[in-house]
Amino acid sequence: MKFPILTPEEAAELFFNDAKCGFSGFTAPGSPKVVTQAIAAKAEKLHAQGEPFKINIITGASTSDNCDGVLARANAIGKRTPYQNHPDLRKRINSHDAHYFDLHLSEAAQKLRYGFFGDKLDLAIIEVSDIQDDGTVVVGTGVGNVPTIAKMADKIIIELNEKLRHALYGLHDIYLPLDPPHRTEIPIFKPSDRIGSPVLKLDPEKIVGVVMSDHYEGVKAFTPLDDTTKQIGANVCKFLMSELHAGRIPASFLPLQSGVGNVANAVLYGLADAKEIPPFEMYTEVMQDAVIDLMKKGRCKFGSSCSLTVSNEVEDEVIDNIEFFKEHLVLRPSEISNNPEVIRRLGVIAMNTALEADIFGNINSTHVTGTRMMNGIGGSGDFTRNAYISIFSCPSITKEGKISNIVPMVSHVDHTEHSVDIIVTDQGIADLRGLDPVERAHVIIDNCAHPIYRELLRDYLKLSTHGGQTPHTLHASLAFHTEFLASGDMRNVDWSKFA
Ligand code: 0RQ
Repeated sequence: MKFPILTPEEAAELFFNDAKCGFSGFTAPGSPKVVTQAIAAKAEKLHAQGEPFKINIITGASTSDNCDGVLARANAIGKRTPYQNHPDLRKRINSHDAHYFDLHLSEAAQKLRYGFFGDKLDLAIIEVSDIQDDGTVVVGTGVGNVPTIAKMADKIIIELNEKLRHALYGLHDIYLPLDPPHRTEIPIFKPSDRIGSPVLKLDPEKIVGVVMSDHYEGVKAFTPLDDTTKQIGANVCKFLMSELHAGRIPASFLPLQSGVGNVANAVLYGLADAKEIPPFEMYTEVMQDAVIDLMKKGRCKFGSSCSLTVSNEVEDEVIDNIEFFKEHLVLRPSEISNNPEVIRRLGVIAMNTALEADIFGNINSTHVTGTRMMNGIGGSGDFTRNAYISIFSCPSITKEGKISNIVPMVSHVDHTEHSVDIIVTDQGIADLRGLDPVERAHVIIDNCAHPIYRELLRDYLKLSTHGGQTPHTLHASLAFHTEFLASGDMRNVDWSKFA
């Protein structure tokens, strides 16, 4: 290989305080994991000497413990976008040690190219599974924003993952759209269409060196399905089957998108048993363990994604049977996997998770009690706003009933009532299509709220009947949240204080 082999420490030396950096990957797969550990060690050393050292990072989505985790613990992150989900970084963000701006994932690459975050990146770390002397690479199992990050970076450090070596050629479809006013249509007409290249050509002049790595890092195992998550999954499937029977979903079915987390995983497992739903395709951004299972069972015919967000065991299985999976899935950059134009054209059915929903259909997916960042909006907005049908699910209650996930008014809005068609909890399904705000409130309370909260929510509506199309009592609208912060249990709310 013509590029110099560097140790992680030598590569870390290139990073300087306030450097603007782009990292490959989308969730743990494809993210750097070796150089970042050395950068964290360098940060700790400099901090001990009283020297400032933080870097600014743009990625595809969340990363792994060896990236966001280790850097957050070293307090080495200045600014971060567009998505994260690491508990240590979450703490840094909520204590203002790290700045974070939360972005729709489809927009991160183009905003970077448009110069909205500065005119260039100083450094990029790109994990690849193969590299040629002319700079042609096969990227890893999470594509993210690699094409744009490579284009915008002055210097590129390659992490060559020996464990993936030679296996992945043919899995990716790398495509970089032109920017306005020259952009044309993105010619994807079905999830399996390939419009780009299986490889990415990097400028060899920018490649300063290659650092070897030899392991992949899957996502942590999901919480085992419990009665609540199983019931949510069953309810989503029940809804999809009723739409199919009613002819509102074509008999051949439509591509599905599924979000992240335990609830999304449970919904996917529900689809394995929903035999009335014909084998389907996915146009999505993350492929969790459940989808790989669905592919093996023939339930999922094809998946277009940005990342293989699977556990190590499942990644092993995919690599061992890579020829089968190359016929059944394609990995794309996030601005294509999450592209609004394509999502709208294909008629994608979007299934995402809420932290809380309000009785009028607004969704909070990101902020606990309105202030504390959980993860970020991720791709949920890209899909929700453009979906054929947009479904949100969550449990009806959390923390043994101290929290109702159905509230009078969400404490932070990620998805407005205008973009949300269906809400599903363990209690049931609220179909909001064609309903006005008061009709929506009744159906959400009756079908989705937990019985221990239904009367409290109905009483809120009664309290609020005096005004407006959307009946709120503004000074009481966040009382569920203020009560939880005060007494630790939303059930203690007392509407007589607000009458
Ligand atoms: O806390 O971990 O202490 O038990 O939040 O909740 O029920 O396990 O749900 O893992 O499915 O995550 C919205 C965060 C749900 C996720 C969110 C507490 C609850 C638990 C997690 P514990 P669950 P999930 C594309 C799609 C936004 C991004 C997105 C997410 C923890 O799905 O980040 O959709 N979505 N991307 O106890 C206080 C409430 C709560 C609450 C739950 N109302 N108040 N705490 N919790 N509800 C993918 C990508 O973009 C990559």
